[in-house]
Amino acid sequence: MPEPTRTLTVAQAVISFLTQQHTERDGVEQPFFAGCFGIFGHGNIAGIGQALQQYPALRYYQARNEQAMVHTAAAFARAKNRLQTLACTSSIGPGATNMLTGAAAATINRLPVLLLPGDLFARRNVGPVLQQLESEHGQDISVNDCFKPVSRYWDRINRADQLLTALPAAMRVLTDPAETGAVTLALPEDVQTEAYAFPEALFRRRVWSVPRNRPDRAALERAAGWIAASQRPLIVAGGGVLYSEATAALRAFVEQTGIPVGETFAGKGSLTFDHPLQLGAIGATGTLAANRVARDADIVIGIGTRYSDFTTASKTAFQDPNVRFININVAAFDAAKHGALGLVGDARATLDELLPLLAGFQVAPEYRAACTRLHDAWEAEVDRIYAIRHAPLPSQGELIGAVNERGDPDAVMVCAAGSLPGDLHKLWRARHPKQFHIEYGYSTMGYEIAGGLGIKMAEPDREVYVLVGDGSFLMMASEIATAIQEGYRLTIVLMDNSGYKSIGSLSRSLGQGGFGTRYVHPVNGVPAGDDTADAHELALDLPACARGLGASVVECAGYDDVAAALHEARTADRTTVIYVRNDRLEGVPGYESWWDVPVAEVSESETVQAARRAWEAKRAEERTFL
Ligand SMILES: Cc1ncc(C[n+]2csc(CCOP(=O)(O)OP(=O)(O)O)c2C)c(N)n1
Ligand SMILES: [Mg+2]
Repeated sequence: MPEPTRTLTVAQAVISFLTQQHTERDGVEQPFFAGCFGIFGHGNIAGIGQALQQYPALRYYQARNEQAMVHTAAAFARAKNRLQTLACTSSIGPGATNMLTGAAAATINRLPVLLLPGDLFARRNVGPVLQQLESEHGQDISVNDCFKPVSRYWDRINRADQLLTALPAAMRVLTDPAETGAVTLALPEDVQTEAYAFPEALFRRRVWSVPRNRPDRAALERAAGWIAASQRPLIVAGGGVLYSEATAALRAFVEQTGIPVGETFAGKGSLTFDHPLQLGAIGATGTLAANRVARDADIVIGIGTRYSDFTTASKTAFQDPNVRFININVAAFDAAKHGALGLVGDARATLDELLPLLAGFQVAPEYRAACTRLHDAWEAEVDRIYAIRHAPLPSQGELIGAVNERGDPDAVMVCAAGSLPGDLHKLWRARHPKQFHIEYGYSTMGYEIAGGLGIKMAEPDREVYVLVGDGSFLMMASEIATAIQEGYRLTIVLMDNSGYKSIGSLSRSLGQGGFGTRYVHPVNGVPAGDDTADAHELALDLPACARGLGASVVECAGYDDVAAALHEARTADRTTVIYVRNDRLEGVPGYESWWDVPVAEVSESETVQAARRAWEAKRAEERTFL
């Protein structure tokens, strides 16, 4: 008996296949693809575009910018704990390469997104086609090859029957928590439209189980022995805690053992802010509480963390000479970092199995009490910063307080780049596990509004607060139009400090005086720094830009206005932009931490020379954990 077949174009086969894919974890099933974002051009309109029109089951969403749509998909996947995502279709050439930044951000943050860029004609005879990159030494090279290093799986579909192996391989990677990231299937423009008799089985309903892998038993027992013998253990909670939905398991673990918790950017919210063993943010943008405890910790239990330089304060955070690491991670790659005893497994399953092995173990009461005192002192520091009423322009810290204290406590806050992420990492009080959504793996300017849209699509009943600087806003405000088109209501707090506050202050710390970080006209043909006399600010009107994109705009002067505007935005009929200017020099301090940004080894500037000497002293504190 011949296998039953269905004759479809390649594009129709791709879209039909996507509508049938589901994930399952803990017995709960859901469709994996909640829709497909795209921008059409000649490279996808007649292929994928036609297929999306034919199969409305995969809802099409029109984006304004291809980078943005990948951020939207990644943010959606993050909000869904990687159990669902969105596909993204682009034309060939610039439409495709616009997705590169989004692909890198998704892969670095370990978030599943499926990218379907159009590609050159496979039959080649009419080339070079519009937007084709030609190569003298081969005809199988296109701009889509740039996706290889930023994709966890990459393929080019030159023949219809290649889908039979490519599509399942793509799904395996997307749904595997250890392997996931961007998956790119480059689809030549002509091949997309070609028909083929595909086996019916390709289009059957398929459920991909997302396992809760358990670590090796011997490693688990050894880890329990290490913890039981430790004096000053510390947990570093990363994004894996949230993706695994391990927050209750973590809380039980903390309460039974008394081990305190520091949180990475992706892991913030693992434990609610008010828990007495919550030390808050750890690392370069960490709290005094977490950084003090990290400095002296003898065992560090990393859960679902990739140990970025922000988490480790560029390898200076852990100074105990005998510190050892136990890493719980689905990915062996991350579990092995810092010469750790790796527990390769799902965070929740691993904590559940480790805890009984620690029956009877508790940290010393003095250690627990010291951690709680540090927690309390940190809360008082947040209160102090929230209460600042800086004049004439407010400080960013107090405005964060306005959103945190006066906004909806069930909301999700999203941010990505600038000075806001560090301030938020320190100051934000997370009241539920999904409240703090900061993209700080790639820290992509432009993620904020696009990502906010993805979160709102994932959780339409929650308020979504997008916190965005003027720089990120100027880079990509475009998706306000998409949010308006699709009826998703965002609340965007636009913090205008007329330039790059973050890089300006970094520049000052490197002895470079803020050079090239403000929105001012050049003086005598030279870009201005902090102390350039007669520097004139650009006459930008960001509220008008926001209005022009269709948002309703509230211009605020400070804390009280922002609090009132947040309240009103909740019942607004569309996206609101709350615009507030703030002081570009009034910053939140660092707390016994560091970030390695190398300084010029030779320079004519005395301030740069001084910064270099300070850098050399701190550099000496960096450790290798072998
Ligand atoms: C796409 C991209 N380009 C450059 C950078 C480097 N960078 C980090 S923060 C920043 C300035 C951000 O300005 P703004 O959004 O106004 O925030 P502020 O620093 O003023 O808080 C820049 C240029 C980046 N993170 N992403
Ligand atoms: Mg700014």
